[in-house]
This record gives sequence, C-alpha cells and structure tokens, in this order.
Amino acid sequence: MENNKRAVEVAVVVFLLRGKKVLLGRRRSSVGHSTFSLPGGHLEFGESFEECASRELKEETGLEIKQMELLTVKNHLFLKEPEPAHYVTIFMRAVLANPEQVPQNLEPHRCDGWDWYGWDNLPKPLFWPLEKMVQDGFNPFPIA
Ligand code: 8DG
Ligand code: MG
Ligand code: MG
Repeated sequence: MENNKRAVEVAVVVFLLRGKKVLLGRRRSSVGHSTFSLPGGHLEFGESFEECASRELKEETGLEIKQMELLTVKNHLFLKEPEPAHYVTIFMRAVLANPEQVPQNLEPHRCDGWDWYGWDNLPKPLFWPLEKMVQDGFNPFPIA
C-alpha cells in the first residue's frame, strides 16, 4: 500500500453529555473541515486515555470533566483527505465536573465554536466518522 510508510495515530475524543445533549463543534482543521465533531485530539506519549480526554477538553473548551468511561474504539482511514491519515480513535464518555460551566472556543483556528445538541437533533454535516456511527445506530447515552 502506497501509504504504508506513514504512522498510524491515536486520537481520544469525548462524548461529553449534559442531560440529553452532547457537545459538538464545527471543525476548521483540514481533516473534516466545516463538519461537526466531538472535542478531542492526539494521545501524547505517556498519557492514559482519561488524561488525554481531560487535557484536550481543557485545551479546546476550558471545561473540566468527570466520570470518564471508555465507550468504543474505531479504526478510521482518511485516505482521500489532502493529508492522508489513519487514526485509531478512542471514544470516551464523560459529564461536566461543574454543570454550570460554559464551553469556550479556546482554539478558534481549529473550531468555529462549541454548542450542545440533542441526539435527535444533531447538526449537519457531521464529521463522517460520527455520521457513520449515528447511521450504524450507535448511541452514547447510558440506558435509563
Ligand atoms: P491536538 O494537536 O490537539 O492533539 O489535535 P487536534 O487538532 O485537537 O486533533 P483533532 O483533529 O481534533 O482529533 C484528532 C483526530 O481524531 C482527527 O483528525 C480524526 C480523529 N477523530 C475521529 N472522530 C473524531 C471526532 O468526532 N472529533 C475529533 N476531534 N476527532 C475525531 O475519528
Ligand atoms: Mg486538540
Ligand atoms: Mg481537537
């Protein structure tokens, strides 16, 4: 395969739930530009998934999170992007440490802003990995 000299990367992303809503932001990064995606980013050397999730949430939104749980793992190929990439993406679930806290757009070069969306009223277009999960019937909310 032509891309076999490139490294596989690991990302940790978070379904941050507040009531029946989930936090999404519109991407400005080249991968998935203008689509709505979860907060998260690259796993750094030596980090646990929970440490990475907390750090990325803090860096991107200023939010403190708690009750982190591993939900699922996906293998994502972005071979048609301007910069081809291959991610193993770890999906966590969490809630706000302080429910009053409001998300800030701390990386405006990477995101247009953060907002809460009902699972039955998700914005369009979703980042394709998220769109695929929705189409496959995935639901991040705990069974009541
Ligand atoms: P960093 O420098 O802060 O570590 O990276 P980042 O700029 O925050 O990375 P990112 O693109 O937000 O996330 C890394 C990769 O994770 C992304 O390029 C592809 C993969 N990924 C998915 N699904 C999702 C998702 O819903 N949200 C985010 N943010 N990334 C996702 O496969
Ligand atoms: Mg980041
Ligand atoms: Mg990110």
